Amino acid sequence: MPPISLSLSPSDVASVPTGRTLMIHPPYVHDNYLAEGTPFVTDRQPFLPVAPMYAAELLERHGLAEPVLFDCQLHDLREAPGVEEFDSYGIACMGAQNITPAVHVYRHLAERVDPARIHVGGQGVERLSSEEFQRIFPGARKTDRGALAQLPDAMDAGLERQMARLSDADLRVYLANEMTLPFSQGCLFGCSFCGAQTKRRESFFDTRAFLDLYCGHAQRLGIPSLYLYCTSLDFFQQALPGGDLAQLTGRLEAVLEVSERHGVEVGMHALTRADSYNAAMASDEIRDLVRAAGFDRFGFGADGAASVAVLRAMRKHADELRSDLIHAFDHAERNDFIPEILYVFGIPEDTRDTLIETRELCGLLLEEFPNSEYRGFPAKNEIPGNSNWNRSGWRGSPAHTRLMDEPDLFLNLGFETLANDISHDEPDKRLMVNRYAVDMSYRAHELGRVRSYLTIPMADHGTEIMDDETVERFREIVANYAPDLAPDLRKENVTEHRVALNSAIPKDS
Ligand code: B12
Ligand code: SF4
Repeated sequence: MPPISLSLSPSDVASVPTGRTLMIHPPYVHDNYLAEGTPFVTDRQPFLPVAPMYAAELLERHGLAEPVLFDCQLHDLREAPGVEEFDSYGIACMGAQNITPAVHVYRHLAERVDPARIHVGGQGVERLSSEEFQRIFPGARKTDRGALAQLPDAMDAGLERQMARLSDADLRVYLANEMTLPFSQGCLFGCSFCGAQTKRRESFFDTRAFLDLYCGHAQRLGIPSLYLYCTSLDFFQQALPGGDLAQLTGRLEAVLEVSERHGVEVGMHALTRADSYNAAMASDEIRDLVRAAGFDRFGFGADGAASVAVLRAMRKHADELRSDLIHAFDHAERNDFIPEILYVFGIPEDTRDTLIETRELCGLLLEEFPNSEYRGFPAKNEIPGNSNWNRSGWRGSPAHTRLMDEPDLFLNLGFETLANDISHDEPDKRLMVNRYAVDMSYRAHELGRVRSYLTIPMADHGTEIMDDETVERFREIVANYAPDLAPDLRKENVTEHRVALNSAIPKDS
């Protein structure tokens, strides 16, 4: 190992896994074999766990850890030999819903080793308070992003060494599925529901090196094409006033050069705000470069676009969003990019009227733009990492207390999960949000243009999440992917079918 890093303080070193480290990527929340005690089956859409591998590489470079990856998507943790023999354990947790399977991995380990050797990291847990973290993962340690982010090469690490340790069998699976392309991190804006790295300037990864690595492995294994998801939160943010577009164009040129050199066909997609997309696409050269680099779709944040009051409550800083969106969708359609409608709805400020307006706007976008696809998310107002999580009155509220006491309920905070008693404690509001969620989804299903499927939350017996009319529509949606289950669904039993229904849909991505 290289000499121990001098870049971290002793307390930062204590917060990261050190020595021989097993870095574990937990199972998908809706195929959680550790919770269900079910036989292991390979995940339906496994992805290369870039975040824990990147953290592992930073730790290894600085002489802190000798990491070994264990991916529960492809292997059964219960059968892993010698698990007790590591010095420390890292558990990766991408978002709020991933806390649930992370807790099951933690419990599996804590029965075998001292919990003080277990570290949990990732965006899903980073901003939990120490007290919250200890209630969820007693005795374990939280890896703060700050500890890794302050390393001098925090944005310059690569994955050569970590990927070289994967078996070709596993690599083939990852390369055949969608891969994450580290492109950039950070967004200037600070929408209240967003749990990403907000209110900071965009910083960039060495994208050329990542793509070179992926293409090199693909070429070696005879895989002709790759499909990549860029990590950027707002892909065209550099096109906004004060930005440096060369940062973006330089990377796009690199993508083009690397894919051509390896003879690997590259397809890509990314998220963007409508205003920055429009600013960038004002240049036909940028459009051509984007297309040549392999882009075929963009996800547009449409949240709140139907109502300026809701937009302001979300702190989106985009009063013109509705017209910006229509302009962007029009451009995307004309240029053969698929525009995705990403819509978070059902925040406390939403009313029946704003939900009706939301349904109308989503319907209009779907009808006017026949390429467009729908991804609607019933709002989760408080998630660890967003600004609402710190609002006064949330900590100690009944929903927060339940999450701390029963961390399995973090499953209810998934983006695509139907409104539930954790996210919406008021029953009428919960039923209303789900009525519109199912209705919009139904419409998109009819058109064959759904990109994210609604999932079923956990609920106590007797807690309803849908009314009769909604469940009837929902049954018709379910008939598309679980025809055997659909006929029996009633408002009284829909949550009892949670596990089977959730594992029948395409995984959220
Ligand atoms: C790529 C991505 C995905 C891909 C993941 C594919 C992959 N190969 O990893 C897909 C599409 C599958 C995905 C899904 C989801 N995602 Co996602 N995703 C991202 C995205 C765009 C990039 C993540 C990334 O790899 N970044 C690069 C790595 C290097 O950085 P990092 O994650 O910040 O990791 C650093 C630290 O956190 C730390 N670290 C991370 N993991 C670990 C683990 C250990 C042990 C340690 C010690 C340290 C550590 O080290 C890293 C280096 O400093 C981010 C947005 C963003 N730009 O960050 C959202 C993001 C992380 N996703 C998010 C969410 C919520 C999800 C979902 C849970 C959505 C849902 N359904 O609810 C799902 C989970 C589905 C699942 N299957 O489990 C949220 C998390 C917000 C929150 N606070 O909860 C984000 C921030 C998006 C957002 N705008 O809200 N996602
Ligand atoms: S929702 Fe999008 S624009 Fe808003 S803070 Fe998050 S990444 Fe930035």
